[in-house]
Amino acid sequence: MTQPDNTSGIPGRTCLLSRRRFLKYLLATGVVASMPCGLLRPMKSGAEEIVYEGGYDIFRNACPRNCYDTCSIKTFVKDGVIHFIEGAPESTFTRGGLCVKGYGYTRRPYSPDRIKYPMVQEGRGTGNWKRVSWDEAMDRIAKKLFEIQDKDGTLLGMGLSKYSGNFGITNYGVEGMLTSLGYTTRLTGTPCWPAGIDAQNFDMGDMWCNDPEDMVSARYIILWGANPAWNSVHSVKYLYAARERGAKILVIDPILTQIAAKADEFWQVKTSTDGALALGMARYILDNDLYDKEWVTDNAIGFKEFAAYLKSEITVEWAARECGIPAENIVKVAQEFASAKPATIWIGYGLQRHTNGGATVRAIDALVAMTGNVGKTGGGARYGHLQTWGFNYHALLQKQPEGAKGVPGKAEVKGDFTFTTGDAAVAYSDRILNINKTAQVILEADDPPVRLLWVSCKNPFSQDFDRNKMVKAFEKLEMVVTVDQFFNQTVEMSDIVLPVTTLFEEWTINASYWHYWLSINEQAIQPMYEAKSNIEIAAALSQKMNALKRGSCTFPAEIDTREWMVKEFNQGIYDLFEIESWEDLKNGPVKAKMHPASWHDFKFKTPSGKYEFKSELAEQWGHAALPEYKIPRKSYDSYRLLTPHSKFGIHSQFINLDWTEEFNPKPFVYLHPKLATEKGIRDGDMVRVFNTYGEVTVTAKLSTVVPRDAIVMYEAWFRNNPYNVQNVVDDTSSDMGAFKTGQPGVAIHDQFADVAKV
Ligand SMILES: Nc1nc2c(c(=O)[nH]1)N[C@H]1C(S)=C(S)[C@@H](COP(=O)(O)OP(=O)(O)OC[C@H]3O[C@@H](n4cnc5c(=O)[nH]c(N)nc54)[C@H](O)[C@@H]3O)O[C@H]1N2
Ligand SMILES: Nc1nc2c(c(=O)[nH]1)N[C@H]1C(S)=C(S)[C@@H](COP(=O)(O)OP(=O)(O)OC[C@H]3O[C@@H](n4cnc5c(=O)[nH]c(N)nc54)[C@H](O)[C@@H]3O)O[C@H]1N2
Ligand SMILES: [Mo]
Repeated sequence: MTQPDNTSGIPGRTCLLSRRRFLKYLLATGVVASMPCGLLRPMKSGAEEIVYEGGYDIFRNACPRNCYDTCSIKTFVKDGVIHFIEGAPESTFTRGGLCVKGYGYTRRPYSPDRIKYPMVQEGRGTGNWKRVSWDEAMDRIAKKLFEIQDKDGTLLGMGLSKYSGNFGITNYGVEGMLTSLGYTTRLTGTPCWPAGIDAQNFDMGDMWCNDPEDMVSARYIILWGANPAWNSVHSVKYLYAARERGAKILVIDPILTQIAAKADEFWQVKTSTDGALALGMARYILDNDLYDKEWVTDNAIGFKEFAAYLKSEITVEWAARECGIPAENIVKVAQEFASAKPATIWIGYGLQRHTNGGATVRAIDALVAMTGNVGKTGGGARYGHLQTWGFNYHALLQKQPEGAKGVPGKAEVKGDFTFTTGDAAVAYSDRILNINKTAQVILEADDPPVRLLWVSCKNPFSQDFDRNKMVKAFEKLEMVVTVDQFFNQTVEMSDIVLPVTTLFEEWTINASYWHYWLSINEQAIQPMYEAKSNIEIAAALSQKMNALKRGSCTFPAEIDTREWMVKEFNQGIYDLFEIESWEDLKNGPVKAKMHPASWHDFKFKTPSGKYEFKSELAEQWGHAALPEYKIPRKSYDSYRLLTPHSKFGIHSQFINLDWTEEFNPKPFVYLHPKLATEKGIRDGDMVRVFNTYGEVTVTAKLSTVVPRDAIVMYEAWFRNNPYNVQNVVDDTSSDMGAFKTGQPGVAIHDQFADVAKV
């Protein structure tokens, strides 16, 4: 859907260099391509630095998307316009290169499709949009908030749907904005990785991964349900380097992914049965005395009980039947993995989006631990880390206005991800609802209902589950305000839309949940049109609220994004990153000074201080104490349905940009030729993918990369196509997540559907 009064953007003003780099990336056969263009000069690190003619102002940026790589970017600006960008060469992780999405970034701020002004829609979904001033938009919202306050006596009728559109640290000011208004309703939790987070917390007491750069010293690498060729392209160079030094790489995935195609060995596991596979390997390692006795004696508790469980419940033959990998292969790899020192497993997030996902991650952790590979450089059960490095979270931590009321007492569910106030000392707290069941909880919430939903850094209609239920949930809302850059499907279902800046138009800071680098994000260009950053929007709302009723909002009425970025730093950060001041980051990203191996001192943060094969905490949270196999979700339709992440986009972002569209113009579903033959479907046919929740009409592509019994579509938002995978994905929870993230995860890949020719 395009904006009604769409004036043209600034197409054509992004330099040809930028376009050449994008094309070259696509043409490159390697996965991590540095994009030579201009005069090349080899650098010591092996990266290539590009030397340009002068005349550019160079700015430091950082990709704020929800991605392992969180790339450090150098932005080249002339006359106030971005001409091209490149990966920062100073970061040994980004090493001068970007990904296909990154090279297309210059199309984003200048896209003619951008939301340019605040607008209101007469009748959701009608397309009857009208431009309004910021003042009028804020007036409408503020008045609605006062109406809610008058009707309910609280602001619990205001809900926030925010997740990962922009992870810049100052953007937690959106949560801060809600706090500054009073006690509200928060959709909390995460669809990404919560089952695995809990699993690692039960086993080790925290989630903390080795520096990905140390994978070069691994002798054996298993990529288990992870596809870094698409999802973390900068990590791939370490895999290649390890292999050059003799390491072997095995990929375990139901799909023959691009990284599987590059591996030494690929196991096409039956979806959702990885726990059986891991335990089968563990049984073999145990029986053949290949485990690290010293490590488990010194650093772990519960190994005896785990061994007894393996002996009584698990056999290699059973595991082979369950997961579809021949017993002799399981034996061979178990032997090789246990003998290679160090050996590591990269545990992907796709693998734990199952009703047994947490149990699976615990079984895989156990395999790494029993072979003595936890705490070792080049080893590790790598999942991700939750290091916030000690930033002040100044934008997040705001105060409620005096006299604000909410849910009496402390918030009941409060994991580390619940960014709300509600400590024991306060009389009231926010109402906490599960983000992974957004539609359901909005439908259920009463007393008061959610009346106004504020959507920011989130696209519920593309990314949340059970779209038909979402339509009903939105019907219940009295007002929907969406803050975004493009007219996506959520904006279509909103009453008010507010234009937000892109990363190039604001200051912030970015850190990764994978590598150890830190980047600042400078404002490289002036905000386009009438766009404001998320925190400037909060300030504008505060101004209006206080103009109408003094003291109704504590958020400052004026803020400067640069000043707010500076407020996030402290001496601890400077010491950790060995910098004098944040200004040093203008010279390029810096890396935390710490040991590359997580748990290198074997001081685990579990209740026992040891690695816990047997976890009483897990038991208290309703799970098995041991990493036992959990039976997969029962099928509810003919074939398995997988909707993983795309190479060309990150969730609902990037696929709408013109350059991306040239190479990825329309959605498709992958079907195995045998499945297609059974259904009378030929390559290129339009098909219906359907189940009890809804249906998607899409073009079929036949491919042997997908399993015979699976339907595979990539999650994405195409601006000129109603394609939406959430029509056929329900909101069933995964087993774990509630302990650390406040809410269970969601079994995105435990879905089933049928397919028919249209
Ligand atoms: N079927 C299926 N569903 C999935 C998944 C799957 O694999 N399959 N994956 C899940 C996972 S892992 C995740 S992380 C979620 C991601 O879900 P979301 O966090 O919703 O993902 P995005 O589409 O990246 O971003 C949401 C919106 O933020 C906007 N945005 C970008 N920058 C800014 C900004 O600075 N301010 C504001 N206000 N908005 C901004 C974007 O334009 C976009 O519309 O999806 C989940 N949903
Ligand atoms: N290009 C690109 N990069 C991204 C993203 C993106 O959308 N696009 N998203 C970012 C985000 S938010 C995230 S969370 C990360 C991580 O992204 P992931 O969640 O790891 O990515 P997916 O590709 O959805 O899933 C990884 C793999 O898990 C496999 N899988 C699914 N079920 C099973 C199973 O039962 N067993 C096994 N062994 N494998 C299974 C899928 O087939 C897939 O190949 O990537 C980040 N990077
Ligand atoms: Mo994610």
